Amino acid sequence: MDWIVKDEKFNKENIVNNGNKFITGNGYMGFRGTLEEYTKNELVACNLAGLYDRQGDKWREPVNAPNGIFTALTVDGKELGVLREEPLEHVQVLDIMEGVHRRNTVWKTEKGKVTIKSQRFVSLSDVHLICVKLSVFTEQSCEVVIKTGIDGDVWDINGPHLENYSFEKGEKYIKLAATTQELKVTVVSAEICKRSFAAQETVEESEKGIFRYIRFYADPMTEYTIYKYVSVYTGNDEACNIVAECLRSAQKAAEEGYEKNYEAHVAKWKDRWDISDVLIEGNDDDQLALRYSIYQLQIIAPVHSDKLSIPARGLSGQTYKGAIFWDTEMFMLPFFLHTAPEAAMNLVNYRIRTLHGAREKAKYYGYKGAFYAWESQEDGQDGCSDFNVTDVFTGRPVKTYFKDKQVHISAAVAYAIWETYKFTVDDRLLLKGGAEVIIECARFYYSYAYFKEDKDRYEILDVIGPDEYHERVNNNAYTSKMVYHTLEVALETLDLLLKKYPREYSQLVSGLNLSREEVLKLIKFKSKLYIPQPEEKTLVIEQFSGYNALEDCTLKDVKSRLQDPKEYWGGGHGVATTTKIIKQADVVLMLYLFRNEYSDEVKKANWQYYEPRTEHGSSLSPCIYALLSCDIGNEEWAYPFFVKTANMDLTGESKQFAGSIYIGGTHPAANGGAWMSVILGFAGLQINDGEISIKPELPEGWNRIAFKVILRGEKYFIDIRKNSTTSMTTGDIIKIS
Ligand code: IFM
Repeated sequence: MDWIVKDEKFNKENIVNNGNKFITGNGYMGFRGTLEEYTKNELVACNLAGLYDRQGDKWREPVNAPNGIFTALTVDGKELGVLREEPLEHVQVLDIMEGVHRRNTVWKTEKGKVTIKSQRFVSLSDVHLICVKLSVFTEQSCEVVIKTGIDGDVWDINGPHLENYSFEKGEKYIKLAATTQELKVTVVSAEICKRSFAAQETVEESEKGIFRYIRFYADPMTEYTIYKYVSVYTGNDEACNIVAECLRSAQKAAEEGYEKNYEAHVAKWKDRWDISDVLIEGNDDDQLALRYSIYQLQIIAPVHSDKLSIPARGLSGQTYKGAIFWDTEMFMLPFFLHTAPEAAMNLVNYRIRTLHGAREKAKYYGYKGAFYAWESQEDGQDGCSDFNVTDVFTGRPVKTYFKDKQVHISAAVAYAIWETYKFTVDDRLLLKGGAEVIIECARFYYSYAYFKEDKDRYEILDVIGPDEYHERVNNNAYTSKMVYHTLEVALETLDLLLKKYPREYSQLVSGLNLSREEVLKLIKFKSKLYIPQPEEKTLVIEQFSGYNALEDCTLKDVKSRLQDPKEYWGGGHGVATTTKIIKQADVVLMLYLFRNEYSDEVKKANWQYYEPRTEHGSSLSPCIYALLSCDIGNEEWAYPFFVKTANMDLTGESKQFAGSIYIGGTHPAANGGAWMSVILGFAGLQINDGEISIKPELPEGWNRIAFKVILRGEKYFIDIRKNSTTSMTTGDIIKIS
């Protein structure tokens, strides 16, 4: 049962959340956990990675492919679907070990029970492929019509994105092609449907869909099964003839049959789990929640492409514009670095590839270097709108400064490249663009900073830190510290290249027009950069200049001031803006990232000060509180935050609205945070200069954690056990290849 997510009753209220919870995917596409008879009204989406479209002046968002698994059932002239007819029994299952979605629904009709049973998977062995096996079973003989095909009338938030629909009916296949509005990219889906029973079949087109009608008389107590092989390609794919490739993929799958495709898919999952599974003994709920978090990361990993990264809502839909945030670098990358280094490289390569967009953004604002997009889309352009929130009272867009002032994004990119470099010691990363990105980020900060003559120091002013409720603040400790780190690694990178690769060093500095004077300026900037320090008596670090003067009320007070549950808490008029209540880990995140530079007393004082003042309104927050607690040896504090982060997509307990804008979906940063909480937190895994060490402290009730990591081409098995009589925790690190 530790691999099964199950819902045993149909509840209309859960349709949207189940779409997230039961999602399947393979990094190329994510298919929401919706039922076969659902349409765009139930938020069906086959969300495509890296294909974006803009409709009019609305914001750009990713494109959802036509729904090739659509299937609706009519029995004796009556349409049976969970939305039409309350089912007698209904089970929806996600098997996370095999990446398979299943459903079993029974209706009671005048003639007895009718059952529909299906299973589907988004293939890991052919990323363009979705396979469906669907059976109908009736107690009495009935007239059955299965309508199945490709529904191109897809769910969009700011669409429609597809136009110029065209259809084709081949001897065996049906095909739908359309183009995106903005960039005229073709999206094509082909479907082949196989069955082994006699039926009359016709194909009909609608305005945006092409469907088969399979009509037959069902004998009682007999199972009638169809197999669907659906392939999706887009003009973004490297294939020279995407239509031909799309048909080929569906045809090949159909020829091989469902079972063979299933086996190939499961074999790939087995490989993925072999390296990424984490065994927790002693608490089955925690075991499932952690595995589920890992599953979520696996289904969005861009293993097949070095052009993609991971959006903040994974591939669960169009929320947050399908954009890549700092979530990837700071919250997801560690999982991939430790378990799938190639995928980690793809993630950082995305930032290297999109340097141009970051340079353009810096230029636009009058700065130098690279100012990465807050919400980065395919070429690094910023998808973030000026008005990211809608006021719930007036319906008016609210100006937010996320894209203009969350400058910490560039530091996150530099941090990620440096972490990846330290982890892999692969010089090619620096030589093939990584060094350039880091230096351009440092340059950006130099041009952004202010030199305060009276204080003889540089300050980073007018920013938004991780806590987005307080906009345009000065000296945000997290941001300033991250800027400092960027400068440190930029200077270290230059040093390293100069010593090891003098020719490449010369090419780089001349290509960047980086003079000795400019380097000296960076050195001075670093030595005179102001970073808020712990207050002498309390040891608390002020989150930003002026934070201490804000109203010190409780979270409960702030909540009680809300006039509408969907109200946005930050910005100009938010209930949190004038108070010390913060959205998410900010100073605490800084202390965790730079944990070797601060004493346990400082960490503890800040944890205790900021936690009661943190709403955890962002899915990025709880895991950081868990990690810092583990770092100071307090796994008791950490545990509830682990539970919160690991269960976020299972319970659906997260913010669904920012003002009246829907922000639901899956939460890969929390999924990555769950993994970090266990591996870097409870197990205390550390890798320093290629040396692995652990400092384990297991939560109450856990007897064992066992997992593998890959480090510089070698695999290690780490086995940590708590002795139930002595309560002593010990661990082994075993090199296995
Ligand atoms: O990146 C986060 C941000 O820190 C808080 N709001 C949501 C974003 C996407 O997850």
